[in-house]
Amino acid sequence: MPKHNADIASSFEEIADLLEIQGANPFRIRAYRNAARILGELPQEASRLLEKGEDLTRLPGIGDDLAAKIKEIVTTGHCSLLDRLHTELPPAITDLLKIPGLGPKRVKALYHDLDVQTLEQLHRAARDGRIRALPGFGEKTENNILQAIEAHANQTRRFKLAVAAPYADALERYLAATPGVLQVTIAGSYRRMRETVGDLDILVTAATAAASDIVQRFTGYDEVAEILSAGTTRASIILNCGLQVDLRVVKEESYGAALHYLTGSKAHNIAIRVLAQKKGLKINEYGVYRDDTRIAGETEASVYAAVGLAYIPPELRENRGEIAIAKSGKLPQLIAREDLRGDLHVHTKATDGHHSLREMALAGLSQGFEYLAITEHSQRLTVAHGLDTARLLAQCEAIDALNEELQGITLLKSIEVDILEDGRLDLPDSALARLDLVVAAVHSNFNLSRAKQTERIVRAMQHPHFTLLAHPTGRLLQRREPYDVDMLRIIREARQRGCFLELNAHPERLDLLDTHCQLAKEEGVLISINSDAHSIYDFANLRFGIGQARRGWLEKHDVLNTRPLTELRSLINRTM
Ligand code: DGT
Ligand code: CA
Ligand code: CA
Repeated sequence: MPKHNADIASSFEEIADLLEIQGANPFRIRAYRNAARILGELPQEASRLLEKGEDLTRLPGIGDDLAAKIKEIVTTGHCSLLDRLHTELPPAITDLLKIPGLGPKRVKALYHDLDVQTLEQLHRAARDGRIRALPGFGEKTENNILQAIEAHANQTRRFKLAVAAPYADALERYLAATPGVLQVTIAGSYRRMRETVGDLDILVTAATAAASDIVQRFTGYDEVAEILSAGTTRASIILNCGLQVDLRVVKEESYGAALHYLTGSKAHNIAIRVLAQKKGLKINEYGVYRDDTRIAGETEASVYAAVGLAYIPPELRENRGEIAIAKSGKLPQLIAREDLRGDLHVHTKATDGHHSLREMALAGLSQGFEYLAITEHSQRLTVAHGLDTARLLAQCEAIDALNEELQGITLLKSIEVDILEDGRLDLPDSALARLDLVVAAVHSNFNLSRAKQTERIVRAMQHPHFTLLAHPTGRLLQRREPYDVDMLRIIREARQRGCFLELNAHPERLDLLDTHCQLAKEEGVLISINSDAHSIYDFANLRFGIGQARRGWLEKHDVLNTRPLTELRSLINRTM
Protein backbone atom coordinates (compact mmCIF):
# COMPACT_ATOMS: atom_id res chain seq x y z
CA MET A 1 0.00 0.00 0.00
CA PRO A 2 1.66 3.28 -1.06
CA LYS A 3 2.36 5.83 1.64
CA HIS A 4 0.40 9.07 1.67
CA ASN A 5 1.99 12.52 1.80
CA ALA A 6 0.86 12.96 5.40
CA ASP A 7 2.72 9.75 6.37
CA ILE A 8 5.91 10.87 4.66
CA ALA A 9 5.59 14.34 6.20
CA SER A 10 5.17 12.90 9.67
CA SER A 11 8.24 10.67 9.16
CA PHE A 12 10.24 13.78 8.20
CA GLU A 13 8.90 15.72 11.20
CA GLU A 14 9.90 12.84 13.41
CA ILE A 15 13.37 12.70 11.87
CA ALA A 16 13.77 16.45 12.50
CA ASP A 17 12.62 16.07 16.11
CA LEU A 18 14.93 13.13 16.79
CA LEU A 19 17.88 14.87 15.14
CA GLU A 20 17.20 17.92 17.28
CA ILE A 21 17.06 15.82 20.46
CA GLN A 22 20.43 14.37 19.41
CA GLY A 23 21.80 17.89 18.88
CA ALA A 24 22.40 17.53 15.11
CA ASN A 25 23.22 20.31 12.64
CA PRO A 26 20.38 22.91 12.59
CA PHE A 27 20.48 23.21 8.77
CA ARG A 28 19.91 19.51 8.39
CA ILE A 29 17.03 19.66 10.87
CA ARG A 30 15.46 22.58 9.03
CA ALA A 31 15.67 20.79 5.69
CA TYR A 32 13.51 17.94 7.04
CA ARG A 33 10.98 20.32 8.60
CA ASN A 34 10.77 22.25 5.39
CA ALA A 35 10.25 19.09 3.35
CA ALA A 36 7.53 17.93 5.77
CA ARG A 37 5.67 21.21 5.26
CA ILE A 38 6.01 21.07 1.48
CA LEU A 39 4.70 17.50 1.39
CA GLY A 40 1.92 18.31 3.82
CA GLU A 41 0.70 21.08 1.55
CA LEU A 42 1.08 19.17 -1.71
CA PRO A 43 -2.39 18.22 -2.95
CA GLN A 44 -1.03 15.55 -5.31
CA GLU A 45 0.26 12.35 -3.78
CA ALA A 46 4.05 12.07 -4.06
CA SER A 47 3.52 8.37 -4.82
CA ARG A 48 1.43 9.36 -7.86
CA LEU A 49 4.10 11.82 -9.04
CA LEU A 50 6.69 9.05 -8.78
CA GLU A 51 4.43 6.65 -10.65
CA LYS A 52 4.17 9.18 -13.43
CA GLY A 53 7.96 9.34 -13.50
CA GLU A 54 8.11 12.96 -12.33
CA ASP A 55 11.31 14.30 -10.82
CA LEU A 56 10.64 15.16 -7.17
CA THR A 57 13.63 17.47 -6.98
CA ARG A 58 11.48 19.89 -8.97
CA LEU A 59 9.52 20.46 -5.77
CA PRO A 60 10.83 23.40 -3.75
CA GLY A 61 13.19 22.45 -0.92
CA ILE A 62 13.53 18.84 -2.13
CA GLY A 63 17.07 17.95 -3.12
CA ASP A 64 18.50 14.62 -4.27
CA ASP A 65 18.80 13.23 -0.76
CA LEU A 66 15.24 14.08 0.29
CA ALA A 67 13.83 12.88 -3.04
CA ALA A 68 15.59 9.55 -2.49
CA LYS A 69 14.11 9.31 1.03
CA ILE A 70 10.60 10.01 -0.28
CA LYS A 71 11.09 7.31 -2.88
CA GLU A 72 12.36 4.91 -0.22
CA ILE A 73 9.33 5.54 2.00
CA VAL A 74 6.89 5.24 -0.90
CA THR A 75 8.37 2.04 -2.27
CA THR A 76 9.43 0.20 0.91
CA GLY A 77 7.11 1.76 3.49
CA HIS A 78 10.16 2.43 5.67
CA CYS A 79 12.83 5.07 6.12
CA SER A 80 16.18 3.61 7.09
CA LEU A 81 17.36 6.87 8.67
CA LEU A 82 14.28 6.96 10.91
CA ASP A 83 14.73 3.30 11.81
CA ARG A 84 18.33 4.05 12.77
CA LEU A 85 17.37 7.07 14.87
CA HIS A 86 14.84 4.91 16.69
CA THR A 87 17.60 2.54 17.73
CA GLU A 88 19.84 5.39 18.86
CA LEU A 89 17.25 6.98 21.16
CA PRO A 90 14.80 5.48 23.68
CA PRO A 91 11.69 4.31 21.78
CA ALA A 92 9.12 6.19 23.91
CA ILE A 93 10.86 9.54 23.55
CA THR A 94 8.60 10.63 20.67
CA ASP A 95 5.58 10.30 23.02
CA LEU A 96 7.02 13.19 25.04
CA LEU A 97 6.79 15.42 21.98
CA LYS A 98 3.02 14.93 21.91
CA ILE A 99 2.65 16.94 25.11
CA PRO A 100 1.70 20.54 24.22
CA GLY A 101 4.49 22.88 25.26
CA LEU A 102 7.21 20.24 24.86
CA GLY A 103 9.29 20.74 21.75
CA PRO A 104 12.48 18.86 20.88
CA LYS A 105 14.62 21.40 22.78
CA ARG A 106 12.85 20.76 26.05
CA VAL A 107 12.66 17.02 25.46
CA LYS A 108 16.41 17.06 24.88
CA ALA A 109 16.96 18.74 28.27
CA LEU A 110 14.55 16.40 30.05
CA TYR A 111 16.25 13.38 28.51
CA HIS A 112 19.85 14.44 29.01
CA ASP A 113 19.52 16.09 32.44
CA LEU A 114 16.77 14.08 34.14
CA ASP A 115 16.93 10.85 32.12
CA VAL A 116 13.20 11.18 31.36
CA GLN A 117 12.40 8.67 28.59
CA THR A 118 8.68 7.95 28.90
CA LEU A 119 5.42 9.78 29.68
CA GLU A 120 5.25 8.02 33.06
CA GLN A 121 8.74 9.22 33.95
CA LEU A 122 7.79 12.72 32.83
CA HIS A 123 4.67 12.63 34.99
CA ARG A 124 6.68 11.50 38.00
CA ALA A 125 9.40 14.11 37.47
CA ALA A 126 6.75 16.85 37.27
CA ARG A 127 4.93 15.62 40.38
CA ASP A 128 8.19 15.38 42.32
CA GLY A 129 9.09 18.96 41.41
CA ARG A 130 12.30 17.97 39.64
CA ILE A 131 11.54 19.75 36.38
CA ARG A 132 11.38 23.30 37.74
CA ALA A 133 15.08 23.15 38.61
CA LEU A 134 16.14 22.68 34.97
CA PRO A 135 17.49 25.78 33.26
CA GLY A 136 14.74 27.43 31.18
CA PHE A 137 11.84 25.54 32.83
CA GLY A 138 10.69 26.95 36.21
CA GLU A 139 7.67 26.24 38.37
CA LYS A 140 5.07 27.58 35.96
CA THR A 141 6.33 25.43 33.10
CA GLU A 142 6.38 22.43 35.38
CA ASN A 143 2.74 23.01 36.29
CA ASN A 144 1.80 23.43 32.65
CA ILE A 145 3.53 20.16 31.80
CA LEU A 146 1.69 18.39 34.60
CA GLN A 147 -1.67 19.67 33.38
CA ALA A 148 -0.86 18.87 29.77
CA ILE A 149 0.06 15.25 30.61
CA GLU A 150 -3.22 14.81 32.41
CA ALA A 151 -5.21 16.41 29.59
CA HIS A 152 -3.34 14.30 27.03
CA ALA A 153 -4.49 11.11 28.73
CA ASN A 154 -8.18 11.78 28.08
CA GLN A 155 -7.95 13.75 24.88
CA THR A 156 -9.07 12.27 21.57
CA ARG A 157 -7.40 13.44 18.45
CA ARG A 158 -9.33 14.89 15.49
CA PHE A 159 -7.99 14.82 11.92
CA LYS A 160 -8.17 17.67 9.45
CA LEU A 161 -10.54 16.77 6.60
CA ALA A 162 -7.77 17.04 4.00
CA VAL A 163 -5.51 14.76 6.08
CA ALA A 164 -8.26 12.14 6.45
CA ALA A 165 -9.22 12.32 2.75
CA PRO A 166 -6.44 10.16 1.24
CA TYR A 167 -7.00 7.47 3.90
CA ALA A 168 -10.73 7.55 3.16
CA ASP A 169 -10.17 7.34 -0.61
CA ALA A 170 -7.73 4.44 -0.32
CA LEU A 171 -10.02 2.46 1.99
CA GLU A 172 -12.99 3.16 -0.24
CA ARG A 173 -11.12 1.74 -3.24
CA TYR A 174 -9.89 -1.25 -1.22
CA LEU A 175 -13.40 -2.13 -0.03
CA ALA A 176 -14.98 -1.49 -3.43
CA ALA A 177 -12.65 -4.13 -4.88
CA THR A 178 -13.77 -6.70 -2.29
CA PRO A 179 -15.91 -9.58 -3.64
CA GLY A 180 -19.58 -9.23 -2.68
CA VAL A 181 -19.42 -5.49 -2.05
CA LEU A 182 -22.11 -3.57 -3.92
CA GLN A 183 -21.63 0.00 -2.76
CA VAL A 184 -19.16 1.83 -0.49
CA THR A 185 -19.91 5.25 0.98
CA ILE A 186 -17.99 7.27 3.54
CA ALA A 187 -20.59 8.75 5.89
CA GLY A 188 -20.29 10.63 9.21
CA SER A 189 -18.75 14.06 9.64
CA TYR A 190 -16.58 13.35 6.59
CA ARG A 191 -19.61 13.35 4.32
CA ARG A 192 -20.91 16.48 6.04
CA MET A 193 -17.56 18.10 5.11
CA ARG A 194 -16.72 19.12 8.65
CA GLU A 195 -13.29 20.77 8.82
CA THR A 196 -12.03 18.00 11.12
CA VAL A 197 -13.22 14.43 11.64
CA GLY A 198 -13.09 12.36 14.82
CA ASP A 199 -13.21 9.11 12.87
CA LEU A 200 -14.35 7.72 9.52
CA ASP A 201 -17.66 5.90 9.22
CA ILE A 202 -17.91 3.60 6.24
CA LEU A 203 -21.12 2.07 4.96
CA VAL A 204 -21.03 -0.96 2.70
CA THR A 205 -23.99 -2.69 1.07
CA ALA A 206 -23.83 -6.43 0.41
CA ALA A 207 -25.89 -9.57 0.64
CA THR A 208 -26.14 -10.79 4.25
CA ALA A 209 -24.15 -13.91 3.40
CA ALA A 210 -21.14 -11.87 2.27
CA ALA A 211 -21.02 -9.54 5.31
CA SER A 212 -18.62 -11.44 7.55
CA ASP A 213 -16.08 -11.95 4.74
CA ILE A 214 -16.20 -8.22 4.09
CA VAL A 215 -15.60 -7.48 7.77
CA GLN A 216 -12.62 -9.83 7.67
CA ARG A 217 -11.18 -8.16 4.64
CA PHE A 218 -11.61 -4.79 6.37
CA THR A 219 -9.80 -5.85 9.54
CA GLY A 220 -7.10 -7.37 7.32
CA TYR A 221 -6.30 -4.05 5.63
CA ASP A 222 -2.54 -3.65 5.76
CA GLU A 223 -2.55 -0.23 7.46
CA VAL A 224 -4.44 -1.56 10.49
CA ALA A 225 -2.60 -0.94 13.77
CA GLU A 226 -5.31 -2.24 16.06
CA ILE A 227 -8.67 -4.01 15.77
CA LEU A 228 -11.03 -2.50 18.34
CA SER A 229 -13.96 -4.78 17.56
CA ALA A 230 -15.13 -7.12 14.81
CA GLY A 231 -18.57 -8.68 14.49
CA THR A 232 -20.58 -10.15 11.61
CA THR A 233 -21.81 -6.84 10.16
CA ARG A 234 -19.62 -4.24 11.82
CA ALA A 235 -16.06 -3.55 12.92
CA SER A 236 -13.81 -0.78 14.21
CA ILE A 237 -10.12 -0.42 13.53
CA ILE A 238 -7.34 2.07 14.17
CA LEU A 239 -5.00 2.80 11.29
CA ASN A 240 -1.24 3.23 11.74
CA CYS A 241 -1.70 7.00 11.50
CA GLY A 242 -4.03 6.91 14.54
CA LEU A 243 -7.28 7.43 12.64
CA GLN A 244 -10.19 5.26 13.75
CA VAL A 245 -12.46 3.75 11.10
CA ASP A 246 -15.88 2.22 11.76
CA LEU A 247 -17.44 -0.14 9.22
CA ARG A 248 -21.08 -1.07 8.89
CA VAL A 249 -22.40 -3.62 6.37
CA VAL A 250 -26.13 -3.56 5.50
CA LYS A 251 -28.43 -5.05 2.88
CA GLU A 252 -29.11 -2.99 -0.22
CA GLU A 253 -32.71 -2.31 0.78
CA SER A 254 -31.49 -0.50 3.92
CA TYR A 255 -28.86 1.62 2.17
CA GLY A 256 -30.75 4.93 2.45
CA ALA A 257 -31.79 4.48 6.06
CA ALA A 258 -28.33 3.34 7.13
CA LEU A 259 -26.61 6.12 5.23
CA HIS A 260 -28.92 8.67 6.79
CA TYR A 261 -28.25 7.29 10.24
CA LEU A 262 -24.47 7.11 9.79
CA THR A 263 -24.15 10.52 8.17
CA GLY A 264 -25.63 12.33 11.14
CA SER A 265 -25.21 14.69 12.69
CA LYS A 266 -26.55 13.13 15.82
CA ALA A 267 -28.57 16.29 16.51
CA HIS A 268 -30.10 16.16 13.02
CA ASN A 269 -30.93 12.45 13.39
CA ILE A 270 -32.65 12.99 16.70
CA ALA A 271 -34.75 15.84 15.28
CA ILE A 272 -35.77 13.66 12.32
CA ARG A 273 -36.66 10.79 14.61
CA VAL A 274 -38.90 13.09 16.70
CA LEU A 275 -40.60 14.29 13.52
CA ALA A 276 -41.19 10.66 12.49
CA GLN A 277 -42.69 9.81 15.86
CA LYS A 278 -45.16 12.68 15.50
CA LYS A 279 -46.31 11.07 12.27
CA GLY A 280 -46.67 7.70 13.98
CA LEU A 281 -43.57 6.34 12.22
CA LYS A 282 -40.53 4.54 13.55
CA ILE A 283 -37.14 5.24 12.01
CA ASN A 284 -33.87 3.36 12.49
CA GLU A 285 -30.83 2.38 10.44
CA TYR A 286 -32.77 -0.36 8.63
CA GLY A 287 -35.71 1.69 7.41
CA VAL A 288 -38.80 3.72 8.18
CA TYR A 289 -41.72 1.72 9.56
CA ARG A 290 -45.46 2.23 10.09
CA ASP A 291 -46.37 -0.41 12.65
CA ASP A 292 -44.43 -3.38 11.31
CA THR A 293 -44.49 -2.42 7.67
CA ARG A 294 -41.40 -0.97 6.10
CA ILE A 295 -42.40 2.09 4.09
CA ALA A 296 -39.00 3.56 3.14
CA GLY A 297 -35.25 3.11 3.46
CA GLU A 298 -33.76 2.16 0.12
CA THR A 299 -32.61 5.71 -0.60
CA GLU A 300 -32.05 8.72 1.62
CA ALA A 301 -34.60 10.66 -0.43
CA SER A 302 -37.22 8.01 0.46
CA VAL A 303 -36.43 8.46 4.16
CA TYR A 304 -36.91 12.23 3.94
CA ALA A 305 -40.04 11.85 1.83
CA ALA A 306 -41.53 9.49 4.41
CA VAL A 307 -41.34 12.25 7.04
CA GLY A 308 -42.64 14.87 4.61
CA LEU A 309 -39.34 16.58 3.81
CA ALA A 310 -37.33 17.39 0.70
CA TYR A 311 -33.88 15.75 0.49
CA ILE A 312 -31.48 17.66 2.74
CA PRO A 313 -27.83 17.75 1.55
CA PRO A 314 -25.37 16.29 4.11
CA GLU A 315 -23.55 19.60 4.67
CA LEU A 316 -26.75 21.13 6.09
CA ARG A 317 -27.49 18.31 8.53
CA GLU A 318 -26.49 20.04 11.75
CA ASN A 319 -29.96 20.84 13.11
CA ARG A 320 -29.42 24.52 12.48
CA GLY A 321 -32.82 25.21 10.93
CA GLU A 322 -32.53 22.93 7.89
CA ILE A 323 -35.52 20.80 8.89
CA ALA A 324 -37.96 23.72 9.09
CA ILE A 325 -36.70 25.04 5.74
CA ALA A 326 -37.01 21.58 4.18
CA LYS A 327 -40.63 21.47 5.35
CA SER A 328 -41.34 24.74 3.56
CA GLY A 329 -39.64 23.43 0.42
CA LYS A 330 -37.24 26.39 0.32
CA LEU A 331 -33.91 24.63 0.82
CA PRO A 332 -30.98 26.50 -0.74
CA GLN A 333 -29.53 25.30 -4.05
CA LEU A 334 -26.03 24.91 -2.61
CA ILE A 335 -22.99 26.13 -4.52
CA ALA A 336 -21.03 23.51 -6.48
CA ARG A 337 -17.43 23.48 -7.71
CA GLU A 338 -18.57 23.89 -11.35
CA ASP A 339 -20.18 27.22 -10.44
CA LEU A 340 -16.80 28.88 -9.89
CA ARG A 341 -15.59 30.97 -12.84
CA GLY A 342 -12.30 32.08 -11.37
CA ASP A 343 -10.08 32.40 -8.34
CA LEU A 344 -9.20 35.70 -6.69
CA HIS A 345 -6.22 34.64 -4.55
CA VAL A 346 -3.24 33.16 -6.37
CA HIS A 347 0.53 33.43 -5.72
CA THR A 348 3.45 32.88 -8.08
CA LYS A 349 7.17 32.40 -7.59
CA ALA A 350 7.60 36.18 -7.59
CA THR A 351 6.95 35.76 -3.84
CA ASP A 352 6.41 32.48 -2.02
CA GLY A 353 4.61 30.54 -4.75
CA HIS A 354 6.28 27.78 -6.75
CA HIS A 355 5.20 28.44 -10.34
CA SER A 356 5.36 31.24 -12.90
CA LEU A 357 2.54 33.52 -14.03
CA ARG A 358 2.19 31.50 -17.22
CA GLU A 359 2.15 28.14 -15.41
CA MET A 360 -0.52 29.38 -13.01
CA ALA A 361 -2.59 30.82 -15.87
CA LEU A 362 -2.50 27.55 -17.80
CA ALA A 363 -3.39 25.59 -14.66
CA GLY A 364 -6.32 27.98 -14.10
CA LEU A 365 -7.46 27.44 -17.65
CA SER A 366 -7.43 23.68 -17.18
CA GLN A 367 -9.64 24.19 -14.11
CA GLY A 368 -12.17 25.78 -16.44
CA PHE A 369 -11.52 29.27 -15.09
CA GLU A 370 -12.14 32.51 -16.94
CA TYR A 371 -9.97 34.65 -14.66
CA LEU A 372 -7.34 34.52 -11.90
CA ALA A 373 -6.31 37.39 -9.67
CA ILE A 374 -2.56 37.38 -9.04
CA THR A 375 -2.14 38.33 -5.41
CA GLU A 376 1.46 38.35 -4.20
CA HIS A 377 2.40 39.30 -0.68
CA SER A 378 3.42 42.92 -0.06
CA GLN A 379 6.81 44.26 1.08
CA ARG A 380 6.14 44.06 4.81
CA LEU A 381 6.01 40.25 4.64
CA THR A 382 9.75 39.84 4.21
CA VAL A 383 9.69 36.09 4.90
CA ALA A 384 7.66 35.68 1.71
CA HIS A 385 9.86 38.11 -0.20
CA GLY A 386 6.86 40.48 -0.53
CA LEU A 387 6.62 42.94 -3.43
CA ASP A 388 7.50 46.62 -3.15
CA THR A 389 6.03 49.15 -5.58
CA ALA A 390 8.67 48.66 -8.25
CA ARG A 391 8.35 44.88 -8.29
CA LEU A 392 4.56 45.12 -8.26
CA LEU A 393 4.54 47.45 -11.25
CA ALA A 394 6.95 45.17 -13.10
CA GLN A 395 4.58 42.27 -12.45
CA CYS A 396 1.66 44.36 -13.76
CA GLU A 397 3.54 44.83 -17.02
CA ALA A 398 4.25 41.12 -17.24
CA ILE A 399 0.53 40.41 -16.70
CA ASP A 400 -0.48 42.89 -19.41
CA ALA A 401 1.91 41.23 -21.85
CA LEU A 402 0.72 37.74 -20.96
CA ASN A 403 -2.95 38.73 -21.23
CA GLU A 404 -2.26 39.92 -24.80
CA GLU A 405 -1.11 36.44 -25.65
CA LEU A 406 -3.39 34.16 -23.56
CA GLN A 407 -6.65 32.83 -24.93
CA GLY A 408 -9.59 31.91 -22.73
CA ILE A 409 -8.28 33.22 -19.42
CA THR A 410 -7.54 36.69 -18.07
CA LEU A 411 -5.10 37.46 -15.27
CA LEU A 412 -6.26 40.24 -12.99
CA LYS A 413 -3.69 42.56 -11.47
CA SER A 414 -3.91 42.38 -7.72
CA ILE A 415 -1.98 42.02 -4.46
CA GLU A 416 -2.46 40.40 -1.07
CA VAL A 417 -1.50 43.56 0.75
CA ASP A 418 -0.72 43.51 4.47
CA ILE A 419 -3.05 45.38 6.78
CA LEU A 420 -0.67 47.22 9.11
CA GLU A 421 -1.31 47.45 12.83
CA ASP A 422 -3.01 50.84 12.52
CA GLY A 423 -5.21 49.78 9.58
CA ARG A 424 -3.10 51.36 6.84
CA LEU A 425 -2.23 49.24 3.82
CA ASP A 426 1.36 48.22 3.16
CA LEU A 427 1.73 49.90 -0.27
CA PRO A 428 1.19 53.49 -1.45
CA ASP A 429 -2.13 54.50 -3.00
CA SER A 430 -0.43 55.27 -6.27
CA ALA A 431 0.58 51.61 -6.60
CA LEU A 432 -2.77 50.19 -5.44
CA ALA A 433 -4.57 52.47 -7.94
CA ARG A 434 -2.94 50.51 -10.77
CA LEU A 435 -4.60 47.22 -9.80
CA ASP A 436 -7.86 45.58 -10.87
CA LEU A 437 -8.65 44.70 -7.28
CA VAL A 438 -6.97 44.84 -3.87
CA VAL A 439 -7.03 41.81 -1.60
CA ALA A 440 -5.94 42.68 1.94
CA ALA A 441 -5.11 40.53 4.96
CA VAL A 442 -3.77 40.58 8.49
CA HIS A 443 -0.42 38.78 8.86
CA SER A 444 0.88 40.27 12.12
CA ASN A 445 -0.21 41.44 15.58
CA PHE A 446 -2.75 38.66 16.01
CA ASN A 447 -3.14 39.37 19.70
CA LEU A 448 -4.73 42.83 19.64
CA SER A 449 -7.84 43.30 21.75
CA ARG A 450 -11.18 42.66 20.04
CA ALA A 451 -11.90 46.38 19.84
CA LYS A 452 -8.48 47.23 18.36
CA GLN A 453 -8.43 44.31 15.92
CA THR A 454 -11.91 45.19 14.65
CA GLU A 455 -11.03 48.87 14.33
CA ARG A 456 -7.85 47.98 12.46
CA ILE A 457 -9.73 45.91 9.87
CA VAL A 458 -12.60 48.36 9.53
CA ARG A 459 -10.11 51.18 8.88
CA ALA A 460 -8.44 49.09 6.20
CA MET A 461 -11.82 48.44 4.59
CA GLN A 462 -12.47 52.16 4.44
CA HIS A 463 -9.47 52.57 2.18
CA PRO A 464 -10.77 53.61 -1.26
CA HIS A 465 -8.86 50.82 -3.02
CA PHE A 466 -9.87 47.97 -0.69
CA THR A 467 -11.81 45.14 -2.41
CA LEU A 468 -11.60 41.84 -0.54
CA LEU A 469 -10.64 40.78 2.99
CA ALA A 470 -8.61 37.55 2.79
CA HIS A 471 -8.78 34.82 5.48
CA PRO A 472 -10.81 37.08 7.74
CA THR A 473 -10.07 35.44 11.13
CA GLY A 474 -6.45 34.36 10.59
CA ARG A 475 -6.92 30.96 12.19
CA LEU A 476 -4.79 27.94 11.34
CA LEU A 477 -6.63 24.74 12.18
CA GLN A 478 -5.21 23.06 15.29
CA ARG A 479 -2.28 25.53 15.24
CA ARG A 480 -3.50 29.08 15.72
CA GLU A 481 -6.76 30.29 17.19
CA PRO A 482 -8.69 32.91 15.18
CA TYR A 483 -7.96 36.45 16.25
CA ASP A 484 -10.65 38.19 18.20
CA VAL A 485 -12.85 40.36 15.97
CA ASP A 486 -16.43 41.55 15.80
CA MET A 487 -17.32 39.69 12.60
CA LEU A 488 -20.83 41.11 12.36
CA ARG A 489 -19.40 44.63 12.38
CA ILE A 490 -16.90 43.69 9.67
CA ILE A 491 -19.61 42.10 7.55
CA ARG A 492 -21.81 45.20 7.91
CA GLU A 493 -18.90 47.45 7.02
CA ALA A 494 -18.30 45.33 3.92
CA ARG A 495 -21.94 45.71 2.99
CA GLN A 496 -21.78 49.46 3.38
CA ARG A 497 -18.50 49.85 1.49
CA GLY A 498 -19.47 47.44 -1.28
CA CYS A 499 -16.55 45.12 -0.58
CA PHE A 500 -16.25 41.40 -0.06
CA LEU A 501 -14.96 38.68 2.27
CA GLU A 502 -12.94 35.63 1.33
CA LEU A 503 -13.58 32.03 2.22
CA ASN A 504 -10.03 30.71 1.99
CA ALA A 505 -10.15 27.09 0.79
CA HIS A 506 -6.74 26.07 2.14
CA PRO A 507 -7.59 23.06 4.32
CA GLU A 508 -5.62 24.52 7.23
CA ARG A 509 -7.57 27.76 7.05
CA LEU A 510 -11.18 27.24 5.89
CA ASP A 511 -11.64 30.79 7.01
CA LEU A 512 -14.48 32.23 7.02
CA LEU A 513 -16.19 29.78 9.33
CA ASP A 514 -19.46 28.24 8.12
CA THR A 515 -21.55 30.26 10.57
CA HIS A 516 -19.91 33.49 9.35
CA CYS A 517 -20.83 32.56 5.77
CA GLN A 518 -24.44 32.28 6.87
CA LEU A 519 -24.20 35.68 8.52
CA ALA A 520 -22.68 37.29 5.41
CA LYS A 521 -25.42 35.76 3.26
CA GLU A 522 -28.10 37.19 5.54
CA GLU A 523 -26.44 40.62 5.38
CA GLY A 524 -26.11 40.46 1.60
CA VAL A 525 -22.30 40.42 1.45
CA LEU A 526 -20.78 38.32 -1.33
CA ILE A 527 -18.10 35.76 -0.48
CA SER A 528 -15.18 34.85 -2.72
CA ILE A 529 -14.13 31.19 -2.46
CA ASN A 530 -10.39 31.25 -3.19
CA SER A 531 -7.66 28.62 -3.30
CA ASP A 532 -4.77 30.80 -2.04
CA ALA A 533 -2.81 28.66 -4.51
CA HIS A 534 0.96 28.64 -4.11
CA SER A 535 1.39 26.04 -6.86
CA ILE A 536 -0.47 24.61 -9.84
CA TYR A 537 -1.65 21.71 -7.66
CA ASP A 538 -3.37 23.86 -5.05
CA PHE A 539 -6.54 24.49 -7.05
CA ALA A 540 -7.54 21.01 -5.85
CA ASN A 541 -8.09 22.58 -2.43
CA LEU A 542 -11.14 24.41 -3.72
CA ARG A 543 -13.21 21.32 -2.98
CA PHE A 544 -12.70 21.94 0.74
CA GLY A 545 -13.71 25.59 0.35
CA ILE A 546 -16.83 24.51 -1.51
CA GLY A 547 -17.63 22.05 1.30
CA GLN A 548 -17.29 24.81 3.89
CA ALA A 549 -19.39 27.21 1.79
CA ARG A 550 -22.13 24.57 1.49
CA ARG A 551 -22.03 24.13 5.28
CA GLY A 552 -22.56 27.91 5.39
CA TRP A 553 -25.69 27.60 3.20
CA LEU A 554 -24.12 29.55 0.31
CA GLU A 555 -25.69 29.44 -3.13
CA LYS A 556 -24.21 30.38 -6.47
CA HIS A 557 -25.53 33.93 -6.31
CA ASP A 558 -23.96 34.47 -2.84
CA VAL A 559 -20.48 33.91 -4.26
CA LEU A 560 -18.49 36.64 -6.00
CA ASN A 561 -16.32 34.40 -8.17
CA THR A 562 -19.27 32.65 -9.80
CA ARG A 563 -19.74 35.83 -11.83
CA PRO A 564 -18.56 36.04 -15.43
CA LEU A 565 -15.60 38.39 -15.86
CA THR A 566 -17.57 41.39 -17.17
CA GLU A 567 -19.99 41.21 -14.25
CA LEU A 568 -17.10 40.70 -11.81
CA ARG A 569 -15.38 43.79 -13.15
CA SER A 570 -18.41 45.96 -12.53
CA LEU A 571 -18.69 44.61 -8.97
CA ILE A 572 -15.05 45.24 -8.08
CA ASN A 573 -14.76 48.60 -9.85
CA ARG A 574 -17.05 50.30 -7.45
CA THR A 575 -17.03 54.06 -7.62
CA MET A 576 -16.49 55.78 -4.32
P1 DGT B 1 -16.91 12.81 14.36
O1 DGT B 1 -16.55 11.40 13.99
O2 DGT B 1 -16.71 13.11 15.80
O3 DGT B 1 -16.23 13.83 13.50
O4 DGT B 1 -18.49 13.03 14.10
P2 DGT B 1 -19.57 12.07 13.43
O5 DGT B 1 -20.77 12.91 13.16
O6 DGT B 1 -18.99 11.34 12.29
O7 DGT B 1 -19.98 11.11 14.62
P3 DGT B 1 -19.71 9.57 14.94
O8 DGT B 1 -18.56 9.00 14.17
O9 DGT B 1 -19.63 9.46 16.42
O10 DGT B 1 -21.06 8.86 14.49
C1 DGT B 1 -21.39 8.73 13.12
C2 DGT B 1 -22.84 9.01 12.94
O11 DGT B 1 -23.64 8.05 13.62
C3 DGT B 1 -23.30 10.34 13.53
O12 DGT B 1 -23.04 11.43 12.69
C4 DGT B 1 -24.76 10.09 13.72
C5 DGT B 1 -24.83 8.64 14.09
N1 DGT B 1 -24.94 8.50 15.54
C6 DGT B 1 -23.95 8.29 16.42
N2 DGT B 1 -24.45 8.20 17.67
C7 DGT B 1 -25.78 8.40 17.56
C8 DGT B 1 -26.86 8.44 18.50
O13 DGT B 1 -26.70 8.28 19.70
N3 DGT B 1 -28.10 8.68 18.00
C9 DGT B 1 -28.32 8.86 16.66
N4 DGT B 1 -29.55 9.09 16.23
N5 DGT B 1 -27.35 8.83 15.77
C10 DGT B 1 -26.08 8.60 16.21
CA1 CA C 1 -17.19 9.93 12.40
CA1 CA D 1 -17.78 6.68 14.27
